[in-house]
Amino acid sequence: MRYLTAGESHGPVLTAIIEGVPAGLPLLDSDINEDLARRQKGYGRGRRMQIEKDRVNLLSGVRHGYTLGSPVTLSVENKDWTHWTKIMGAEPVTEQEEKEMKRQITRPRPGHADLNGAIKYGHRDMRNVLERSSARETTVRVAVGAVARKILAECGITVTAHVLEIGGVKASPSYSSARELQKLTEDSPVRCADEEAAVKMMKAIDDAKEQGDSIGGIVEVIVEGMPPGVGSYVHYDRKLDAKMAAAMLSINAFKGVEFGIGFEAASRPGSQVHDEIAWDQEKGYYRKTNRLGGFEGGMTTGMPIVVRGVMKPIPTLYKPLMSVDVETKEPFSASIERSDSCAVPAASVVAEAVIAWEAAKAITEQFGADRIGLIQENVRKMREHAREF
Ligand code: EPS
Repeated sequence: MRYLTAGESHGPVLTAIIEGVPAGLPLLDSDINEDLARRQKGYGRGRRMQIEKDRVNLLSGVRHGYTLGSPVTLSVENKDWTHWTKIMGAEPVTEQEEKEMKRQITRPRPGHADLNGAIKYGHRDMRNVLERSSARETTVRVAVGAVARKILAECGITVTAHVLEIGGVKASPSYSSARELQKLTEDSPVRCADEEAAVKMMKAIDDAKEQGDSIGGIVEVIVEGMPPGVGSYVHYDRKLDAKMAAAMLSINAFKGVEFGIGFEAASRPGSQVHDEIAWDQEKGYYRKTNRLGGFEGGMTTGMPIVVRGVMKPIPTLYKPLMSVDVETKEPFSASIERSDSCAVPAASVVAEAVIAWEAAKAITEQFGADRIGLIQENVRKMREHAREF
């Protein structure tokens, strides 16, 4: 499977085309809309989220509730577009009109794609950069992730994301199953399963907002039910953990990734890093601990995949940092655009989507890609083989 996305933040639509979705997968727009709505919630979002009510249009590849095996086109309208038709329209405008619109950006925001993107593509108006580099694009990646989750669900694999840290407030959630974690997360305005920490996180978001500042955090994604041996050690570009790490870093503002105990491994002896192997009749092979987060040798171990990503604070600040105006070369405060003071809760839903995509892609590559029934059967056989091995 592969996909492309297109669309600007204030353009008419966001679109994705997914090629290689197996045939026979039950798929309704409501499956996707649910995830789109989850991404839009979250304490700390700005005014844009009151304008947008993201809903998907399934434009191809699905008939009577099932995928056909042909490319699946997903499209989400930007409601805000009605306010931007002239500024973002495809038709040419006169110089006078351009001046009157006054949405030209010549003061790059530190930490954004603005300046590098403008130099790279030769844009004097940095709106041409920020419209596409905006995290608005993650809307349609969540829609793609919802399709991936359907494939995984058919194979008994679940993906759950939650927030572990915001603005230095750390959570210590306790839960006994992925289902319970899901429930606690859905009930939390910051998608954090530790209620006490969630209250402190909201306070941190309020404080940041009041100070015209922004805060980041850490999200964790857990994939349960992957059979062992997905991915491969035989070649660098077949290692599934590497693909998941890249997917995590592809989310806007994400700066680091770790699996299991992650960076903590640097300070522990090997005996407290690696997971002992055991076997019993019911489970087959398993690890007594899961410090490596579900991966050995670029392949799944059959234990839950545990991957975390760190999101930096959003760089659009109401209390802007110093920058340089590219027209005058004079020092100036960076442009102020409407923004969110914290998007970590929303980013956790995006993280869930991109990790689900990598998991589903690996499953379809390894277990036969044309029909969902065939994939299910092959995954079941792999689990059996692993248990009896
Ligand atoms: C974003 C800026 C804000 C966010 C946006 C990402 O949008 P606007 O400039 O229209 O106020 O709300 O996020 C979304 C629109 C979204 O759907 O998540 C940015 O500059 O990245």
